[in-house]
Amino acid sequence: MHLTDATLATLPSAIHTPRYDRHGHAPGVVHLGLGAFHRAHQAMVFDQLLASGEMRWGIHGVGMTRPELVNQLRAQDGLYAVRIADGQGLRWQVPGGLWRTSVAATERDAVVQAMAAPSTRWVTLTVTEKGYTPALGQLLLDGLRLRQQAGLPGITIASCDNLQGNGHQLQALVKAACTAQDKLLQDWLDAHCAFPCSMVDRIVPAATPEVMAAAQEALGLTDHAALSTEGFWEWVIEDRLADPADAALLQSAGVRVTADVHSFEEAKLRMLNGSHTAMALIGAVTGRPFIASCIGVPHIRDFVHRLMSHEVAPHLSRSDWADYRDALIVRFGNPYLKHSVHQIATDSSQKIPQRWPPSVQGQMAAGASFEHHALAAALFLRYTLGVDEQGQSYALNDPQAESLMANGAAQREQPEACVRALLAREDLWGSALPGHAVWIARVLHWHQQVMKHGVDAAIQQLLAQEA
Ligand code: CS2
Repeated sequence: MHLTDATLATLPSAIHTPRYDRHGHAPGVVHLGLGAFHRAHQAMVFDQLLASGEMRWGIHGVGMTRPELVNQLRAQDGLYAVRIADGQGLRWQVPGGLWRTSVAATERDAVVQAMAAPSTRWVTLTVTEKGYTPALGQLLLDGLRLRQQAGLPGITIASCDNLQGNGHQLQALVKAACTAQDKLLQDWLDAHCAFPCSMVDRIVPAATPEVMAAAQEALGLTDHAALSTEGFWEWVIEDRLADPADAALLQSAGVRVTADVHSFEEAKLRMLNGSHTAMALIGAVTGRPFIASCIGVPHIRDFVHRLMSHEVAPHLSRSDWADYRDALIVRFGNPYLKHSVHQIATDSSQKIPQRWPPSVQGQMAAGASFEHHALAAALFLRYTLGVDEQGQSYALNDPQAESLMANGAAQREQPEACVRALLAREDLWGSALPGHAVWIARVLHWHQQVMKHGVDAAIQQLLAQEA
C-alpha cells in the first residue's frame, strides 16, 4: 500500500501528519522547481502555516522538465514523508501543503494559468543556477500579464536559488522579457509586484533507495517520494513583499524577514556552498562518496575550517561567522545525510562564480593569501579529467561539461596550458581573476602537487605550509 490521503490515518501516531483540509481551498503559492529542496524546506514552512489555520499557503508545485516525480506525487495525492535526523534525534513528518502539480515543459499553459489564478499570492522558485534563462523570464511574464489584464492584485515572486541578489536577478529576467508594447505591464509590475531577495538553507540530499526503504519501515507504507534532511533550516527574506502583512505571518513560522538579506546570502554562499563545492571535488577525485566521509577526515576538516576562517570570513558582513562556521562543520558531518559529492559537483561551472571568486578577490585586495581557493581551483581542473585517483571514471553533469572536459583531457601532458585556459574563463571567475599573475601561479603550483602527489598529500602540504 502507498502513502495517500486514504492511508494517511494508518500511520503510526508518532509521525506528524497534516490535520487540515487539503481539498477545500485553492493554492496560494505556485512553486517552480519541485525538487527535494523545496519539499523539505519551504513546503514545511507552508505546512506549519496551514496547520495554524492560515489556509492561503497551499502549493501548486511545478516540476520544470521531468515528469517522473510529479507522476509519483500525483499517485500519492501530493503526500510524502520527510525524515529529519541529526545529533538531536530522528523523526518523520508528512507535510500536507502540496495540493496540485504540473510539469512546465509539457503543461506550460497550466502553469501560466496557475500564476494568474485569483487565489495565487506568491510564486517561489528553486530552479537551480542554470534555470535563470530568458524562457523562465517569459514564463513568469506570461502569468503576470494575465493577472494584470484581469485586474488582479500583484504578487510576491521570490527567487530562492543560491545566487547573490537572487531577487534582483529574477526581476531583471522578467523585465528583459517585456517588449516595447508592455509599458503598462511594466508599470504594474513596478507598482504591485515584489521580487524580494532571499536566502534559504537546509541540507536536503537527493532521495535514495535507502531513504525509501527507511520510509517503508517507519510508515508501514510505500513512499516513492520520501526524503531525508537535517533539523536545521533557515529562511531569510527581504522585507519587500507584495502584501506587507505576510511578513508577520512568515515570522510566526520561523522565517526571518529583514531589510538585510545580503549579509546572510553572502555568508551562506561562500561559507556553506563554497565549502560544499570544495569538498565535492575533493570527494569526487579521491573516491570519497559523501560530504560526511570528507569532513570526517582530519586534514580535509582542517582545510575546510581554514578556508572559511582565513579566506572567506574576513570579507563577510555577518558578524557571527565563527558560530556559523562551527555549526556548518557539525552539519557537514551529519551521518544520516548521505549527501553525494557527485550531486554537489553537478553544475559546478554555474556554482563556482557565486561561491569562490568573491573571497579570492577580497583576499587579493587585502594582500592576503588565497592558497585554499587556489588549491580548490586546481581540484576543479583535476575533476574535469572524469576519473578518480582509484581509476574509477565518473560523468561530469554540467552544462559546460563538453568544453571543460575538452580542456581537462590534456592536463597530464600540458598542465600549464590547461590551467591557464581554465582560469581565463570569465564565466567562471569574473573579470578580475583571469589576469592575476599570482593567482595563476598558485593554481599552477597546486595543480602540479595534486597531479604528482595526489589530493590528500597536496592538502597536507598546504596545511603544513600555512601552519
Ligand atoms: C549544495 C546545496 O548542491 C549544492 O550545490 O551546495 O544544495 C546546499 O546543500 C544547500 O544550498 C544547503 O542549503
